[in-house]
Amino acid sequence: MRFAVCSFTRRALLSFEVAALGVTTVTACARPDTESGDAPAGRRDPNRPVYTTTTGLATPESVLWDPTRQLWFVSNINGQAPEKDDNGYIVRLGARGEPMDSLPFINGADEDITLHAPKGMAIRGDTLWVADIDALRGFDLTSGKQVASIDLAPLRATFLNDVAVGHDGGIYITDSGIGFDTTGALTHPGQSQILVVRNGVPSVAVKLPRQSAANGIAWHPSRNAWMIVGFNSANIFEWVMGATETTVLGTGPGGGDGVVVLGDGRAIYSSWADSSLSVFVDGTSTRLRKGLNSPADIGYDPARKLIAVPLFNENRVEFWSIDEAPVAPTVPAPTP
Ligand SMILES: [Ca+2]
Ligand SMILES: [Ca+2]
Repeated sequence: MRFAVCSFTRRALLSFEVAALGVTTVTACARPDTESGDAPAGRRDPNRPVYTTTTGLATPESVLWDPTRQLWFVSNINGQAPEKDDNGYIVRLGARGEPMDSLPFINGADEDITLHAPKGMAIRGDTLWVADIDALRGFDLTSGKQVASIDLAPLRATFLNDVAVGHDGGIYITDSGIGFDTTGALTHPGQSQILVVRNGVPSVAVKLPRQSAANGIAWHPSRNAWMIVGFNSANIFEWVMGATETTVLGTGPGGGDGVVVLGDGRAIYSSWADSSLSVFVDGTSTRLRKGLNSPADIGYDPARKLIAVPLFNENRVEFWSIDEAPVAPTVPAPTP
């Protein structure tokens, strides 16, 4: 059964009620807000995203491309990032950003799902692994059913953020170690660190500099190392597995959230500090695109060179072609 999608905050209940009455298609609330990217590349405005999606999003934190199923997963915090309200959800978007589900594919509101404030995601085998404050949740990629929940609170996790699968089969999770006081100000009750789960057993992989707030993590094949950006640091970190500490590859504008590594070795990361995407190569950050308010954990489809940017505070995901973005130097390489 498939319906058109409205928003999951209030209208989902309506859709559910209609579904319960046996109606198989609901179109009254449908509003196509996914733009077509079918125009020839030479005629497309490079200052506009290829696609834009707003339907069914509530505080989207992360977008992940599934090359096998040719779809995007979007995690939605739905509320405050550190709050255990069990209302977080994950939706699927088609290749062009079009909504696929009338109700969330994975929904914390369901009785058999625990999901508070989902952030980074990664795929291993037939499981979608999701960071959720102080636990790692596992969901079946086909059914959406919850298959695992691994408590990382014993490792002092306070703000799990991004997830990536290593070539060793381990699931690596950044822990920003942050919190927020009653005024909303950033606090650091925990440790900026990377945790790893191997064979269901969690441990601390490495600690980052205190208060750096480790956020995005991505494997860099040609460097044979992890690249990490911090939400509270301008540094671009590298960690060679087995090393007892990270090193600094260079700097950027700070406020780092998502990072992806392209096939040519360039890394692209998002920054809340200047609302941008930047590209990082050979120790130098170069701004790729500005004007992206609260750009969180980006996703990447290498076949189409398409970057998906969840705009955390705008309940929107924009899809940008990285080849079309103008390039202007912003941060010089450090002097040797
Ligand atoms: Ca929530
Ligand atoms: Ca993040």
